[in-house]
Amino acid sequence: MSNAEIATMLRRIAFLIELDSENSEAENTRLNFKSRAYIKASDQIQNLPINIKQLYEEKGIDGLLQIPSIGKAIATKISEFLNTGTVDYYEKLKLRYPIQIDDFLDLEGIGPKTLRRIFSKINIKTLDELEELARNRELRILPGFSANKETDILKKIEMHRIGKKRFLLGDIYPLALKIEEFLVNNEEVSKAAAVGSFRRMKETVGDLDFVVVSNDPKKVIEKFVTMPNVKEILSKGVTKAFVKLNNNMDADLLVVPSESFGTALLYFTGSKRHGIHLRKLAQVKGYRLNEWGLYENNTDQKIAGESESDVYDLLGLEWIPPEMREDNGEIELAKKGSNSWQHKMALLVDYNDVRGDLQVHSNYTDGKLSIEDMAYYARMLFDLDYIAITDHTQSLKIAGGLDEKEILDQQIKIHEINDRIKSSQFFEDMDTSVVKNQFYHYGNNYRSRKKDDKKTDKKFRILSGAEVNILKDGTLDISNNVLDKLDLVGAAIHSNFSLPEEIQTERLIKVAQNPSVDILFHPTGRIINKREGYQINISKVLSACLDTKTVIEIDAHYNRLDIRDELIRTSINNGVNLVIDSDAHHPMHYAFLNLGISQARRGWANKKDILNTQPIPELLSSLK
Ligand code: DGT
Ligand code: CA
Ligand code: CA
Ligand code: ZN
Repeated sequence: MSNAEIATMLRRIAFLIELDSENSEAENTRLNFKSRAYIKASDQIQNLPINIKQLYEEKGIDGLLQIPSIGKAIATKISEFLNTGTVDYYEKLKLRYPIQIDDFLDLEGIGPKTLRRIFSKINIKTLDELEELARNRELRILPGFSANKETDILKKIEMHRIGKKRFLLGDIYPLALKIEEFLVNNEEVSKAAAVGSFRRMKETVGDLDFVVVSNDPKKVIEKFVTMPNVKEILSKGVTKAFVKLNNNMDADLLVVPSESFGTALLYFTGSKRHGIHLRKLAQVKGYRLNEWGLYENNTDQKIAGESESDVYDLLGLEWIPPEMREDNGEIELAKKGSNSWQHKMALLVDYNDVRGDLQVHSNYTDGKLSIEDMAYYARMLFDLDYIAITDHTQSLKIAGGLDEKEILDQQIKIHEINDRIKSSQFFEDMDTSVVKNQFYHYGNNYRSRKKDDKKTDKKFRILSGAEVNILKDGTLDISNNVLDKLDLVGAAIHSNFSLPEEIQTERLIKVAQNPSVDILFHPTGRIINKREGYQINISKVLSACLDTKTVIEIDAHYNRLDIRDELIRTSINNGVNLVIDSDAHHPMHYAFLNLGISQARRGWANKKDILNTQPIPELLSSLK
């Protein structure tokens, strides 16, 4: 049983609890609280890099209880599910609502409360039926509904369906690496790579593509299609196979001889448009390019194929990082001898460049661990030089936001810890056992601790900060004289997402103009596949940022990756500085930093554009 299956079961339960909570106000609140606990647990498990089933087999319920957000009641349900394949509590709830539950799960913006009002009036079971109802204009006549609401529901259904077709990079990252590893470890295989949009680190991935080198394609293909992750074989040829995986994602495999590895990589990494453009360049030079090699037209001789960079070289180009291969001008830029390449793309921000994380949450609010722990893991497992603790503020009730006194108290605590780091063996005294085994590294080059790091451990610093909640009118919920005492301040919108564009734009400009705000956190508010960003005039916001020295964040949490790649390019072209933050609520989330770096590379950011590639003194002097 996979983590995904367990996560889905918990979400089904959460959904039914909410659907069923039509009782008194007090009872309602209690049930909401309960269903939120299931959702939190589900999210946690979805993001967990270790296999729950294995954890349970090794350590039983105690093992489950070590996972953040999982308490006794939920742990018991998970163990029941693992043991029997079903959960009694769920089966009972389900009896009362004979609907296709999975159709309605994760239906962003159409929650159980809306659905309950529909179900109580009309007998529908599926999402298709709901859509038909809305299309036939039969929804608007129900009490509490309107034509506008009906249109909105149709739009949300559409978005939901698009989202179902593409997977979030962060969700499938561990799986792709696991399959790549499985292929590499085959005797018959000498090289293997996960390619396609995955290698380009696109924020969403349609299907997975793998290229391997082998002299025995038949055997490799047989092993590929019988992997435990495979649900169904869609097709199987001499050098190719196509399967459906357990998570309903498709996966392609191409087996090539060693002499074609480079061109196969190039072809299947894509993007399609990048590949087509390269082939045109080849034609102009009198060559022919396909997945098997680069050939001279006249002689039909193969002149490259084993290595990707040889192909680029013969086409008169520098090797282009996969994250840039979208035919957005990178090929023009990569022309050999081009000045702009040397001055721009050769300086692309790299995976080891980021030194610190400027959005980190602790258990003062909705983070899972103490400030000490967050610092400890940032240093020991991710080799960071600093973090900023940016807990939520008072008006964000759901996260237990801090008031002014609590923020200042927290700052005193941070100073204390910094003093301990400076003067003692802080990093050696800590206990690493809690989460150490749960780490899974996201990214092309994960951050491993260098040998001589011990020497610089005492230089590690925790900055004091806050993720200040932006109120409806663009003011903040913490006064400037408190904010000004902190090392840095990020501001973020957590409510009033659907104000008209002009008002939303004004709201953000007002924040940028606030002298205490250093960074706009997750500036557009989008949740990939679930929620579009707020309606804003981004160029106005960017120009306000430039005027006021406000920095824009690339929030690296993989369901946000906010701002997106094109916007990163626009920001940089407008001279606005950026930072990359993980938005960690658990030390495991530092691993997302690499996904943010990928996003920055997809947006052509140079190291100098990303302020947290700098040491602390330079960083702080670059802020307002
Ligand atoms: P995805 O799966 O939708 O996230 O995006 P990709 O880029 O992984 O696309 P996919 O899986 O359809 O194909 C993998 C790569 O194979 C693609 O990036 C480029 C190459 N490719 C596929 N179809 C074509 C084609 O018709 N022409 C060319 N030149 N390349 C293709
Ligand atoms: Ca693909
Ligand atoms: Ca494919
Ligand atoms: Zn939070």
